[in-house]
Amino acid sequence: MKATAVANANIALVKYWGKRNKDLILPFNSSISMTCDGLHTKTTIEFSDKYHEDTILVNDEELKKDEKDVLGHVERIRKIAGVHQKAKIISESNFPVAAGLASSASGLAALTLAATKAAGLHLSERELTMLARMGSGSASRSFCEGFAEWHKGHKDDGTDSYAESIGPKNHWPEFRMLACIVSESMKPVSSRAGMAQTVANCPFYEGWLKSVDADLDAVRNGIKHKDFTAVGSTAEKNALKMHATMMTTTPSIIYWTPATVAVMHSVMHWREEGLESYFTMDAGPQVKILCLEKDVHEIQRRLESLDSIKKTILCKPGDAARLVDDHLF
Ligand code: 2P0
Repeated sequence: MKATAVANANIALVKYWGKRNKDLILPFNSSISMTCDGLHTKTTIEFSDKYHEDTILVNDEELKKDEKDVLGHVERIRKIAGVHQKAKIISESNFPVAAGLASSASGLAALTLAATKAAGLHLSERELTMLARMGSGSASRSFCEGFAEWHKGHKDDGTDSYAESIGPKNHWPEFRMLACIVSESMKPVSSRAGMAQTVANCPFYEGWLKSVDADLDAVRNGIKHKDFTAVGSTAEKNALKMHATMMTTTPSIIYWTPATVAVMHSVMHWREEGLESYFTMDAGPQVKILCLEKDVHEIQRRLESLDSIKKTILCKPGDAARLVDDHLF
């Protein structure tokens, strides 16, 4: 009863920001993301009588009670499978956790896939996306190759809120996302708390929701037709709108640092010079630059003159979450 899974993180081009149901994790709006091949989490889980309590090590550190209630998610899977044994879990990510690089997406996706396998469940990809969603909303999208759409669904029980691939990785292999790490510290407000605070107190949240469907259409069509200008410009605007709702809630949430803004300004300036790229930011200070393969080298060269960038990670459209044989213990 041991299994190991690898899942890539995903970066949203149209963001998920706000829940209509916090228990089932049902979003107010659908979202679209790219599954990132450079950012992954690997998780091994074993259910066994030899364990007397659940233990989990994440990047060599013991996880006590955390906001995502990771062990609660393991318990959810155990109940579905009728398993009663305790679990040992070891998880490793190749990028900084909780700094706005979608670590919970890859983490909860890898855990869901490994745990269901170890518990003897046989679920379809769609069922897995719905189960992972209940651990962390964005994890649903990490089950999908290339580009993913998480449908918000309309039902109260969440059975129509799932993710699916809307373009495999080979559909648009030239698409790139360059993550610029400007800080490796933990973010001050978690995305879960931040979105709840936004839904509760932001006077512009209704405006965000009204504008999202047009962004979804533009990005979905843009991916279909490989229209980089449409996808990039819509993704950038969508990220700015999401951050505008956070900034204008009470108390306001500003994840950006001066380094974040410096990269944003640079990208806008490069565009004026004819180097087409766009930015997007999530619940953290890092900036993800969207560009095409042909421009990566020049963008990396220009980024070298920005002292505030600690490192960059280059991603292209990646694989869906998958089971592997080399266990972590
Ligand atoms: C996204 N984010 O679409 C958005 C953009 C952050 C900003 O999904 O509460 O960790 O576990 O469902 O999935 C991060 O939120 O939140 C996120 P929960 P999650 O990528």
